[in-house]
Amino acid sequence: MKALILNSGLGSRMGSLTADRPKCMTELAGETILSRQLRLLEQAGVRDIVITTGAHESALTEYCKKWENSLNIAFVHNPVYDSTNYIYSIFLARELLQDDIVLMHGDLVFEPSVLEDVVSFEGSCMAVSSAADRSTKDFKAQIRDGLVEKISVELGSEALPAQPLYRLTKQEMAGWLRKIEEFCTSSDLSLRRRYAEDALNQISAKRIFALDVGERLCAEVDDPTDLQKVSAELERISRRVVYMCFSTDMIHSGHIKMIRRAAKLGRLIAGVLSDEAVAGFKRLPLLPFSERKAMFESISGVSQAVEQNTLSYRENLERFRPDIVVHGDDWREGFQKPIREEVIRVLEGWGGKLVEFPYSHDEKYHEIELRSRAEAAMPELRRGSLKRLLSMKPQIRAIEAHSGLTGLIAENTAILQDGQARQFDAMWISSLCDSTARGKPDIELVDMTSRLRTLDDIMEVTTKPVIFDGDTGGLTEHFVYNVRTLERVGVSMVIIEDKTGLKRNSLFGTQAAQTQADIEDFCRKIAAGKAALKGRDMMICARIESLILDKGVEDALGRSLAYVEAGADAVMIHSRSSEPGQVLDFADKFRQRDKTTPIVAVPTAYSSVTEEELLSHGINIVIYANQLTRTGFPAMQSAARSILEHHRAKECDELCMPFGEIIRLIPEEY
Ligand code: SPV
Ligand code: MG
Repeated sequence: MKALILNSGLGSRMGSLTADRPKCMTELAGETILSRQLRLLEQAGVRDIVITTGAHESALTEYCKKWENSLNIAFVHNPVYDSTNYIYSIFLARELLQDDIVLMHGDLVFEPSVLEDVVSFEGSCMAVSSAADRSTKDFKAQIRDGLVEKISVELGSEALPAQPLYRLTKQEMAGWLRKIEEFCTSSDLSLRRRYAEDALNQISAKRIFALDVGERLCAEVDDPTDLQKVSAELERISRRVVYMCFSTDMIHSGHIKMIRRAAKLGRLIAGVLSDEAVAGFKRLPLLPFSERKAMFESISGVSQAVEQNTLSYRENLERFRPDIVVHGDDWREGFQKPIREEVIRVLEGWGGKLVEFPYSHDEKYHEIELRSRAEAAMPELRRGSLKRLLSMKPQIRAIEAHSGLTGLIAENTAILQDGQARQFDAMWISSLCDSTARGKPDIELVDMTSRLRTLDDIMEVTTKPVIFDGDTGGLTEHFVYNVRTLERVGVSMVIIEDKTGLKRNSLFGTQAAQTQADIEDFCRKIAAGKAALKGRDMMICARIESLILDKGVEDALGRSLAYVEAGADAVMIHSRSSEPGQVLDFADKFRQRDKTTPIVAVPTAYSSVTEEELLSHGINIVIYANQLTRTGFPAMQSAARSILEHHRAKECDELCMPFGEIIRLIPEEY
């Protein structure tokens, strides 16, 4: 691609400013118009330049020597510049224009993003502005179906103000040159004084798209008033702040392209989502915030990287008051739609604008995302992910899964609330739900091999950390083997309860005979389990059954401290009371003695307690232990009853998820 810059004009309206030099050498905002054009062309990758000259030819060619090493500049002199228009200069340069051409007048000033859009346009285009004053005496373009039909200074206000900035394909340029040649070789010499656009208008089969630059700067400098106006505009642009937010931990060429374009709009601030926000939004980031921030800081075009703590942009927008927020247009629908709407509303507060670049789905990037998901699911990464989450988030929310499909529901269910994405952070592989799904009682009857089968089904299709319900842990001699198996497959935490003998589900409480383990014995089991672990990532959590067995908070506290002493990485306090009082009391007392060991709670019986209340007492893992099972199976019972009652399935239909939706629950990975 070549650029053609038309500089043969007299520039007489500039007064003394053009007494000894062409207009393009006029300075504004610390740079001449020409040097600005050449700098931006070079940045846009255009290095072959054709400049037509007229008055002050030698001043101009001399001035251009400083680009000798960086650009390829060819000059074409129009000796009759004072009696012809630029149509004749183009005619004289025609041999050098057998290429894709970016054509501009020498007095045109535009901002970087405008040239970028013109240069990268696929096909031919002309810059127009839907935001500019339509009463202008300059060029206007008559547009139909996005194509420029006619360009003239005489069009009415239905036409859009247009600027002499074109990108023309080789074929389009050749067509225009043929017409220009007709005009300039005619015996009617007055045709050489016409606008080159008059020749262009005569081509009916042209395909030149109108490229709307909107409010961005793209203006000619005709006189000192223009000069003042455009200088002030450049000054304003140099102070313009652009904001973009990133959640990615892998930068690919798509991001770089977006950043380059955004940086052309002003000083770019890159918001980097905090680890907690990324984890709540998609998955645990592969790189921690500090590394992701450093990565963005080192990208050219990014002037500053800052933390964004929530999916909502509000806080950072109010802090930096950007003139422009840039985003791909993919967020107009779906999960992020309310975030986008909030951005527009907040920006309106100071007249800021949202600029959306077309989102291009690229198979390559999709693959990268799939690969990083797959990597996150590998045991080495997954095992430590609960510990990493605990270091990032004040509280972890886990939900029960007992099959591949319930695992996918736990993995993928997400809502947006108050500008925050809410998802489950982890999965609980419940002995109760695993047993129930198999039609068996929760008495350690489903053996470890079967439990591992369920675990594998879930882990195969998900990536989030897994907390495994280890029941009593069995015999210490068996526990040490099982712990290693769980560690090897990538489980993040196993919870064992301090019971012995035939275990019954805790929610039976004292209705069923249950024996709490001897403290020393249980401590030995914990210590043996810890010693059996190969690495430091998997956690062993001690579950205290004192409240279940009506032994009180003090008993629970004494046991929990002993278990931590024996090596437990976390403690779980269980209760079957419908009130959270005892659990909170335990947590308060435990936190007085131990500030850091995670406390797990399972608010099944005391379900009215909120996560916030639990957190305020230092409980940092909340497990919703059986809700998918307890909601799923009644629905199945109703469906079965309905079919029996009605002798057909129709009445059952409204209870059913449409088949299309059920398929959508299962992501296509390959
Ligand atoms: C489970 O989900 O299997 C549990 C929690 O152990 S509870 O059923 O409440 O005992
Ligand atoms: Mg259990």
